[in-house]
Amino acid sequence: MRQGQPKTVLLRDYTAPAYSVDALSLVFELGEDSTKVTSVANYRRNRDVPADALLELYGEELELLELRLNGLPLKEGDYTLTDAGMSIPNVSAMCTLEVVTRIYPQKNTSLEGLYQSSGNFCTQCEAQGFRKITYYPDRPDVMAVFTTQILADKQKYPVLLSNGNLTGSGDLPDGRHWARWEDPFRKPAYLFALVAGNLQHVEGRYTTASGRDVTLRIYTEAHNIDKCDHAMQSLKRAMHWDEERFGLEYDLDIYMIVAVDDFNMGAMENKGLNVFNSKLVFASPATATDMDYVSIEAVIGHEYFHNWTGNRVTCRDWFQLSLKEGLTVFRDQEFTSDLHSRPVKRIEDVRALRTFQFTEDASPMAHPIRPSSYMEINNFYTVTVYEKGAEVVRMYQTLLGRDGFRKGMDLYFQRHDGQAVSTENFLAAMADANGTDLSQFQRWYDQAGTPQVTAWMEYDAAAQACTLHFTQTCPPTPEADSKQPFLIPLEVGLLDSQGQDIIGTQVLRLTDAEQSFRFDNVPEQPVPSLLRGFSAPVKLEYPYSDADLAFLMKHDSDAFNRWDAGQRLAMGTILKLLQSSQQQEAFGLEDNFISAFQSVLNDDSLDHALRAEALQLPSEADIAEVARPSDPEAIHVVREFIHATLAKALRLDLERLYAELHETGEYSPDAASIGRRSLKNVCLAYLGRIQDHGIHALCQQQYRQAGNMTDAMAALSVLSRTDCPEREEALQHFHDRWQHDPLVMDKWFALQATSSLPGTLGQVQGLMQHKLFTLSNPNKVRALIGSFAMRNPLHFHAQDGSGYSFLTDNVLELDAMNPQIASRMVRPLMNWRHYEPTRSALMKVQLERIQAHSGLSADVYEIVSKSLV
Ligand code: B3K
Ligand code: ZN
Repeated sequence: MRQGQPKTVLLRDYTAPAYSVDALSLVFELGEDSTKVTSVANYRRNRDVPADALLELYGEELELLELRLNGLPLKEGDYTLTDAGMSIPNVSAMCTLEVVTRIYPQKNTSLEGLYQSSGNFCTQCEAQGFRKITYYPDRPDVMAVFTTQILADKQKYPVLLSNGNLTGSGDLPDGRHWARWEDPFRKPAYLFALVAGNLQHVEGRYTTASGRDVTLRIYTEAHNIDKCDHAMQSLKRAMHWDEERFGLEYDLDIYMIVAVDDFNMGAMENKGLNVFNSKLVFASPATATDMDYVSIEAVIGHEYFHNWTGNRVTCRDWFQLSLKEGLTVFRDQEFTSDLHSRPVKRIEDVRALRTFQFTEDASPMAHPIRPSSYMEINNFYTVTVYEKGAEVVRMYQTLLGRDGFRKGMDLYFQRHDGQAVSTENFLAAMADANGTDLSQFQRWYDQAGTPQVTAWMEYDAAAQACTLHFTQTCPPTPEADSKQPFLIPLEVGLLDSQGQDIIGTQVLRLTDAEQSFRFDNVPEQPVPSLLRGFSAPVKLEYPYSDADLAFLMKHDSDAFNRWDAGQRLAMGTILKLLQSSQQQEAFGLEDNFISAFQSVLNDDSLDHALRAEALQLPSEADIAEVARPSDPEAIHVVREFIHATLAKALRLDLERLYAELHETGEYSPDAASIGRRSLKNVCLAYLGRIQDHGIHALCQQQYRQAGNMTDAMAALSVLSRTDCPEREEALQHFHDRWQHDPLVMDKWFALQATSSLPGTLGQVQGLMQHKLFTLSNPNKVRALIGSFAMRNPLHFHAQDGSGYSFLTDNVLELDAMNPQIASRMVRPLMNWRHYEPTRSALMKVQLERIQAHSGLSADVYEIVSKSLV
């Protein structure tokens, strides 16, 4: 807990560590009340460091039992102890420090450091959890070879795991047993992991390209062992893909994944021993949706890819987080694109980027992908560092080409394998491998905010030439008011009136605040297709007419831009309705808007998944960010009006397509089947907007007959936002059928939390009393409270402020248990300035209430204090 204001850590204060660690040996004696940790580290003073340099170790919430330097006990006065760590003066150039600490994993509700989940021990050390285990230089630029010995009761904890290879094990006379693990790769403490428990495993094998035989194991509690096959197959696909695409192989003889129920995020890439949120491991047709199948594969891939981008080459300090995260997200995006549909993956990623990252960029927490300061590093595992970071990596590939990018990656590994480096090293490898100057590109790492590119076109019929003019600007963000121009790769094409490319995709390099590009041999006035494939994380403005957009929706050779034209058309229509002073009864939709949607719906040349994407309107959150100061209720009404109007106008097409796409065969999560189900369920969601008993019955029928969770959930979510007798019955049925399965029940909680029906907040409050709900499980908190606050703008932003005070009560209660989760939950209040005055004031009051609360964690304090600046 915070005493006084938390310190701000600055990038420019970075100094290299005074001492390195050659080897660290850890002994864990796991007990029922407490755990004893003995650590022995061999320190070596680094070159050019003065002999009087202190040995500085981090440690938090530790009971120090013993401390010996080179075998001799240290007395009080020989070292300085604070809440944050220990420093020891007068140590020799080479020394051995033995530290014995006692910790209380059973009482650890922060889920950071060593803790228990379902009675099993596990760890989470990134970013700074290792310091809750022992005193140590817990910083990523101190890398050591780890040996870990675990002692525990054999019956309770038959499985004892840590990083690397098992090099010994045996029984002890007192009913305990032990195991020793050695990890030959030097690593920072944040990659340390320990697991001990009553676990079963499934096993697979993989032979790497160079012939190393690797044992693959997924550990879980016995009752979930039948749901691990998809994760195992995903792991093998990831291993193979990284060899093919990047020439990267696995480097140990065993790769282990452990699924745990209580986990602050998705998963963790600990060397050789990943720990996963069980949500991202377990899949079966009856319990997991298509989306679950796809995310499991992506996250299994992501953590596996970290073995090279993160573990073999790690970060010098936490400001460099995007070095591993942006790059690894880019790699997992490419993995999914190569295995499934590239355009669909691109659309999904850009949709998420715009909804969450653009919003963060417009918030008081806006930061560059490499921040220059933080109070609590856990607050910087953000969509900016991850998703915008991935866009920045993607831009290298767009600028250098796939081969050029690969050369840069090869050089990066050749130069930095085994090192802790910074984003400059990555940029330099890309530039040097391609003999090109990328210095302007550095600005993407240093400047926050979403650049705004404005374009217009001039056509000279006599010269048959067309000129595209661009300006770029970037709004002020907390770290800087004025920005230097970015190097923006802008993919463009020009279409003729038949919809053919006159000029196929070219990459323009925008480098200046204003710039023009001329194209010759353009025989007619073209329609430009700009920012194809979303080649840079910017907002692009162009004075398109609705007719241009409808034309691009039909003809653009770039699938992403076909989709985007539809989104622009829909957003324009939504904004017009929002601005009109008309009452809802007088709202109308233009025929050509409806026919543009109709032609997408019926366009057999587009695959199912793309059609499903194209039919989805911008989300209420997306609209709120554009229509500022926003009124969430008005936005909801307009968006529902468009849904209902389209549904009524296109009812016959929707019903026909629904019937055509409906199938009852065996479930398969392949891209074609997923696409088919998505389009079918988008049709059902539209039809659900028609208040008609026949449609309710159709949903009920799909729910009852569903052979898989995707179809069941799709039908249930339509019912859950519909006031009809079928709703209660289906929700009750789902509850009774799945109450034994916590992950499936999370879907049930989330569905009710996102309903637009009146009384939803009361429902959510009621559900918090449900026997399966607990604030101590992050998945439950995210499913119920998180879904309500982040995916139900209508009710969260209720005009009486009830949503805001509900969230605040819970943030305060959570903060005392788990600051990381509390700090995630408080974020929906952050953009209070974007709302109309009544709501804005009510949101601010709640932020002030949190700020005034005593004993706030640094995590929540940072978000709240920055929001109120
Ligand atoms: N590296 C971890 C995230 C750790 C979050 C610490 N608060 C998972 C990942 O990005 O792969
Ligand atoms: Zn990651």
